[in-house]
Amino acid sequence: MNMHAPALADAHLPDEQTSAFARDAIGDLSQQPKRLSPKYFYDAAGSELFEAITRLPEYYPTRTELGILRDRGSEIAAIIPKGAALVEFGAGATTKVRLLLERSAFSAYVPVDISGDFLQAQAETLRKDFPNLAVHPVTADFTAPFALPAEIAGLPKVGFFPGSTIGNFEPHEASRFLRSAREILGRGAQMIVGADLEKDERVLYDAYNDAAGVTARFNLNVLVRMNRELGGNFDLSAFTHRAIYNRERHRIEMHLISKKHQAVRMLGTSFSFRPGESIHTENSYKYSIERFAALARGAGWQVRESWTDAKAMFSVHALAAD
Ligand code: AVJ
Repeated sequence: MNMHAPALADAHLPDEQTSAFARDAIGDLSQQPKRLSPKYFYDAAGSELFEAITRLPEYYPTRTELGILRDRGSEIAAIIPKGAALVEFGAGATTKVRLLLERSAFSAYVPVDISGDFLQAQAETLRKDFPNLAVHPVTADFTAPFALPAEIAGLPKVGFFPGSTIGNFEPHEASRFLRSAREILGRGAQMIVGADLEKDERVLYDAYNDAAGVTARFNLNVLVRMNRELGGNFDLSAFTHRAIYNRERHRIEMHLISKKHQAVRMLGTSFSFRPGESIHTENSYKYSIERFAALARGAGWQVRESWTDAKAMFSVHALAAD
């Protein structure tokens, strides 16, 4: 018996994904301080809002990383073994992976993502554009161990984790992820990882507090999503977006701040908010080249090369398994 069946049926998600969201949301909003995982930002609307963020003048990471992958394409290609399989952890827009596929002699591409529908659509367009590439999508949560497709068993492996998604992890989780990637990819593997760099605080602040308010809508959208998929009754006008730079911890923090004393109901549970109380929705850790290298070393990887743009805004690292 499920009292919330109508709300859940609207979600267009497999039950197990909806219940993971429900379980995490209820658990995380019951914590003190309240929080939510940033992985739940990316429903259809959230993914579109993120794409809009990547085009904002203030949001430098995406275009800077693309510039590095483009400018350093031949250097990257030089360290990639011929016929290797490229394993991407998480799969969003194909813009970045295309830069690698165009320049290096990969024979297979394995995008790994929790959202199966999106993966299939993405795989179709890549198969069309790269007829000699074997595309083997894997539907899995890439933060947990998963099996690589049998078809790529004999090929050299190259992991790809762009976008500074690694910055969403706590440092100990980032270390655990890199170690797990090392296990999944196996001996002799390499990995290409994008990480946002520490920089002038004003630049960081503006990137997460854009003048057009797109980041605010992206942040608030997780409340819209809980209302729709989990039967919540969050009043969007009663919460406000806040992003700050936490200097001691080298991270941007995003919060949703309650404007008033209020109670919100979701899945039979009531959550009360004080005025000014926060739901901590995201951390985006910023690394120095040295701190990133130390993180990688601690997780069983050596840094072969680190590339940055001319203004040292963003970094791309080529790692080799110990
Ligand atoms: C996709 C996690 C890298 O932290 O910059 C953008 C997400 N959040 N604006 C980031 C994000 C707010 C983004 N990552």
